[in-house]
Amino acid sequence: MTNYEYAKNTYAKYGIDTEKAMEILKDVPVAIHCWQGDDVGGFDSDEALSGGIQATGNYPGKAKTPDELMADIDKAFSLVPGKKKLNLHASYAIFEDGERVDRDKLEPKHFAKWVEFAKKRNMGIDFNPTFFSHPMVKDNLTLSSPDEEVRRFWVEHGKACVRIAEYFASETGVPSVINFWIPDGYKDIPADRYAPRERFKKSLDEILAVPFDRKKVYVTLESKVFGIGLESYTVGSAEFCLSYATANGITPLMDNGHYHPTELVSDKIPTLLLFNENIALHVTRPVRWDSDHVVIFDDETKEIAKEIVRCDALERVFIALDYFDASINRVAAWVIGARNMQKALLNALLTPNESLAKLQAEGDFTHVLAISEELKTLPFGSVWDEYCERCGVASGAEWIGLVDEYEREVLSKR
Ligand code: RNT
Ligand code: ZN
Repeated sequence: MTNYEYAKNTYAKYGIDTEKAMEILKDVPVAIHCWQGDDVGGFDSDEALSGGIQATGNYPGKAKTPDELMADIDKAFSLVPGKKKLNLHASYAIFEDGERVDRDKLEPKHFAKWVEFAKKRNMGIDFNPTFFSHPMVKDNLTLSSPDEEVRRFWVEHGKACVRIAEYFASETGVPSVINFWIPDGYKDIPADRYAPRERFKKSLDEILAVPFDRKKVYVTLESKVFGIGLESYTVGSAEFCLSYATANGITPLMDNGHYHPTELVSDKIPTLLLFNENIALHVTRPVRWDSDHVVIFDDETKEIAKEIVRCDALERVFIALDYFDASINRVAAWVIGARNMQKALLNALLTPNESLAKLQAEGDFTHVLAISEELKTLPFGSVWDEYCERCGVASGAEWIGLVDEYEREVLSKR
């Protein structure tokens, strides 16, 4: 009997079909963020990373050109099982023949290279306007700025990005999720909390007035609680973003680094699913703050995946990764986080959710706890290895040697 056959039989004793779990998982898209490859640097300017976010570390080998970033993405994606989407930021526009435009003037053609890249790999593209690392961010404000020139610039950027997302969808045939996140906020206690939010609301209204096909472009809005240097007030708070999304038929996005430390996004998922057709996630790992550490196979990542699966919402939740670690090999960081998201989803699909829910409804909390704890030591690794192999991807620790080799042959020569 192979390890997998043994695992399959063990799971079957709990009423779990490992074959079905793998079959479902291989079609669940996870959006992988381009910005892990270069510490959220982008190609459109040399501005330092701003917006109250930070990538710490200076591991050698960072991608500095589109070709390098694409090569690194290829390497990383080749080591991650399952279906992938490419998640781009507007700052990764690729200008050709010396042409350069500012962010308010971006056009689909500035992303033609990315479309070509994605099409060849049969992937859809998700998108993010970039409201940071730019001289038009004044006093840490963009769409909520009281300076009309600043606000208009960023509204035009938002509109340009909606058009680009529609282009991605049309070209790849896969709907594009475009996420709006602005860093806007104040370091110290504001004298006026209302007006900035009123201006943010007006700006979003203006952006969404641009005609676009809602079957091709899903607009999401990401909330946040604080940023570095923006500790006292965040314009796009949880209440703002949830209310705006509900009122305007767009999709709320929760980043699990954007809440107070004892709040759990896993717990918020079912509530939002009750009130929204779709929801979106940025899966990350906050360590003491919104530190964007690499996603690991920890309890909260598992619980997030379980809620998606239990709520039968694999098709309603847009899953994306959002972390940036510059202190370790960046390709390995991508692979570790993305494999762990896949593991969490597989683990959720290998959980007897219906029978556990039944026990809970019957008030049998003893069995819920006892079985949940037994599940933790089932031979999960053997199903995971089987899944990787069926996806044509290195199983177990094999991938580590492949990244080491890439580091020796490519990254260390940069
Ligand atoms: C910042 C948000 C946002 C960014 C990316 C780069 O706190 O999480 O999603 O991380 O847009
Ligand atoms: Zn995020």
